[in-house]
Amino acid sequence: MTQLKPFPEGFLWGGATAANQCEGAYDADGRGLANVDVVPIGEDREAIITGRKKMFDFEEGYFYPAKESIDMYHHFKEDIALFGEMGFKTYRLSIAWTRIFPKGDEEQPNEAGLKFYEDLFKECHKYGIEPLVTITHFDCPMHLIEKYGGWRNRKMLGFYENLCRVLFNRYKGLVKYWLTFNEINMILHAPFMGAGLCFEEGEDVEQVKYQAAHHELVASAIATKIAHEVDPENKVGCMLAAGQYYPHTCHPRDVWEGLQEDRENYFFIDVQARGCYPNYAKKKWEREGIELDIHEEDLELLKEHTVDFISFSYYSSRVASGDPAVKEKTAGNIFASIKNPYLDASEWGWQIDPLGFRITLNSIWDRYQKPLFVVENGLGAVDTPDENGYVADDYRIAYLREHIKTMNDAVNEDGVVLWGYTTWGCIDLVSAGTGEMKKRYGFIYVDRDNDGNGTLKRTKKKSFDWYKKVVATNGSDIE
Ligand code: P53
Repeated sequence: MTQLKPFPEGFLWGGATAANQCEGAYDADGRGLANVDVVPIGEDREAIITGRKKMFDFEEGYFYPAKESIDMYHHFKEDIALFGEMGFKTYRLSIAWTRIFPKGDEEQPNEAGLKFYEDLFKECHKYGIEPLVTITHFDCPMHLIEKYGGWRNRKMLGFYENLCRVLFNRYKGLVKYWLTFNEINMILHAPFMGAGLCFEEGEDVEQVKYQAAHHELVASAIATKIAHEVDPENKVGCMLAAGQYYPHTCHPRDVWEGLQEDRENYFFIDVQARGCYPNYAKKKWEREGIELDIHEEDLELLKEHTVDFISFSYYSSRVASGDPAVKEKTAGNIFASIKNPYLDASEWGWQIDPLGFRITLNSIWDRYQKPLFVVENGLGAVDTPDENGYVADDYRIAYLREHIKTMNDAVNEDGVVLWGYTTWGCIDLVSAGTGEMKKRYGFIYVDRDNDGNGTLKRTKKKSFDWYKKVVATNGSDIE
């Protein structure tokens, strides 16, 4: 048995979910409609999440998986007990904005929504689990999209500020780790998710995306400011969909392309961690005729209120090429890249690269020198329960083991400062990219299929006991 060096004392092991992918109960207790509710499963999904096709309400002929999802809204006590049994030190979850402000622009919050999360956080603390809360995980109230155009509108700053103020005050003492926007760089790839952007024919899409990005970045700075004012114990992080770009060959133009692709993603974190717009971004806007409405006070907020830590998701590395003849892409994902011939892939074509995880951890650490937090990592796979309903998910264990091993190297051999690790979809939930239930990530199997059939019964998979041991040994026994 290989015995690894343990992770630093107090390392936050856990799992992660997002409200719209697990809660269901889309209209319970006064909850309002959000963008994430009206993205159906099936072929139109991609056009909708990328803002090319409008879907502002439920329509005949579609199935909307987030409506019920795995109904964690009504199962959270049972689910958190299972997380507790695995020994979770932290549980990353997100707030559904429309449970707190159903339309988004009200003055007063919805008490039932606030109470729901209060109960949930208290349940976590019963098991010694520290909540890690994403304030918005791809969600935006539908009313704010219809009336204001989502994050393209500067008024969003005020609505988001109200939400944050309410959350920080209400959950003071219950929550101290906060993330402002999930995968903030996904605005470039899936602008309806998160930013609530839809585009008109002939509109300058880049201009709108970067203006919305500016609003989110300032909103994130305002949130950081308020969080620290309300409770100096609060720690606020940004969140990046990470994954280092490799040059396709050592041809300098491929290396240059990789650097540029990395910058496109790091742009957001450069602002949130360093407090100003990088020169390469200003030059790009100049070149492309992008003119942003940026106020003097925005720049001050960005400068004064940088994040305390940097969190990110890692599923895979990516490849860039400066040669237009190199075209072969990784399979069907909005965030696809050139295919890496040295790597295997998941059933969904996501390439598997554990060493790329160590590389990514080191790159981000080298760039920012702020504590890191891995808040998503995992394998989406088809699970087939045996006649007793048991899933022997050795493939998932293998994926996680390899990644924890390289994460251990990053921490213990390279000296990367890392606060914690939460695996994505610690309980099976709806896929963000495809809307499927079939693409499972969990340690806990949930009986529900792509069409919404199933008893919702929870069953521990083989990986459940494996992860429990990993946590119990602080990552030193991962066999
Ligand atoms: P699914 C694309 C690329 C990287 C991360 O994704 C992504 C996506 C969106 O598909 O999203 C994050 O469910 C996201 C989660 C999501 C998870 O990755 O498509 O923060 O909400 O579920 C996995 O397999």
